[in-house]
Amino acid sequence: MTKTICIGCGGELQNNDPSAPYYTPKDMTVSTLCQRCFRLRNYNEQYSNVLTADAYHKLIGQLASLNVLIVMVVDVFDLEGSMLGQIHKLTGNNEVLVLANKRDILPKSTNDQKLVHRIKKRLADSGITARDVILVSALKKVRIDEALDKMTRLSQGRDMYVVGATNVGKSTLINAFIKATSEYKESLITVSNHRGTTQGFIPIPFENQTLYDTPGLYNKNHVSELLTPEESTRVMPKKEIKPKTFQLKEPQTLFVSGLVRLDIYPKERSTVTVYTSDQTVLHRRKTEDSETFHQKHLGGLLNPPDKPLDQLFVKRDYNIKSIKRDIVIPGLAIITVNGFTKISLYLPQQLIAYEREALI
Ligand SMILES: Nc1nc2c(ncn2[C@@H]2O[C@H](COP(=O)(O)OP(=O)(O)OP(=O)(O)O)[C@@H](O)[C@H]2O)c(=O)[nH]1
Ligand SMILES: [Mg+2]
Repeated sequence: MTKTICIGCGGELQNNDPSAPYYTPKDMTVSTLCQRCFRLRNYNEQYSNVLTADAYHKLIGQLASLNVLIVMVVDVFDLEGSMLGQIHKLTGNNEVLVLANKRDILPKSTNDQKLVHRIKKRLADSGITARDVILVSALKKVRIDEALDKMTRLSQGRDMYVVGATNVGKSTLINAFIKATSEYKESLITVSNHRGTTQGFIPIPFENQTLYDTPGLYNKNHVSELLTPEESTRVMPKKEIKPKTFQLKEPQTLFVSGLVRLDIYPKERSTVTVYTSDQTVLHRRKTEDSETFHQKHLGGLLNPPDKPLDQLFVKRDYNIKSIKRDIVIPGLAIITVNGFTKISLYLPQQLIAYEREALI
């Protein structure tokens, strides 16, 4: 018997064990959803089931022996954390087209051309050769037709695999492609705020070729590792971010939620702009007693998390020169610093920030 997969998540359907994954009480000869997808869609119940890195490499590594187009989706809010540095190792000589998703959460005033240019540079610096980069929004349907056109031209009839980290919006994009090219106006594939929604390859017939959705690679440095699903959903920007800018002349401390403490020592006047969800607490105060303040208010005024964390905070120093630099906290914030400034950043040891030339 050929295996039947859940059309929502790609897991292998079964009728035997209601407590095991991908159970359905329904007839499996017609396309159907597993109970997990049904609950995720109707009650937003979370089932954490992300692939290990090994399982992911094994699964996506199969593509190296096929002749296909790879469509790698990255999240513009967490570019470095979401791009697959090993993409060429995993997918061999296949060409890679990059779709930079979630354009809608960056300010409308952002110059798209410059942004694409900078994304290309970041990809190249990480050893990723992209045939092209298209800035899209799966949610707001931005450049969906352009992406489809490019995919059709580059694939030349070959199958296409949409790959990327968890939660970058692969399945939402595929739903948008389906809606743009068929009569089907429902979201066919399950999407959610939780990481690890797609569980296996989901084939979508596309004219004479097949487009595949795939599970995401899990990044353990992402902020949602330290937060409950509800807290993670809060810090995930859902609409256009309104950046907040602070002018600094003297040392100050900035808290971004309870997870990030920045002690900022400007050498001359400098500005710090924070891009984060409107539900993330931003708090500025004098540097002197910031450590005591942090300990006292972590999990309260400084949230999320809504409870104190049982993790040590690790300090890292940055010396920012006059050109604009970003400090990125994966999944939580982009902090753009302008002006000669020394910064001491305190983060839970599990989180890793990265510094780069300003993206926006
Ligand atoms: N703001 C915004 N959110 C998006 C966009 N695309 C997807 N999302 C949201 O991102 C979250 C994850 O979307 P999914 O499509 O499930 O992501 P995925 O890459 O398929 O995730 P996995 O299956 O877990 O690997 C959902 O909450 C989506 O609503 C977008 O263009 N803009
Ligand atoms: Mg998915």
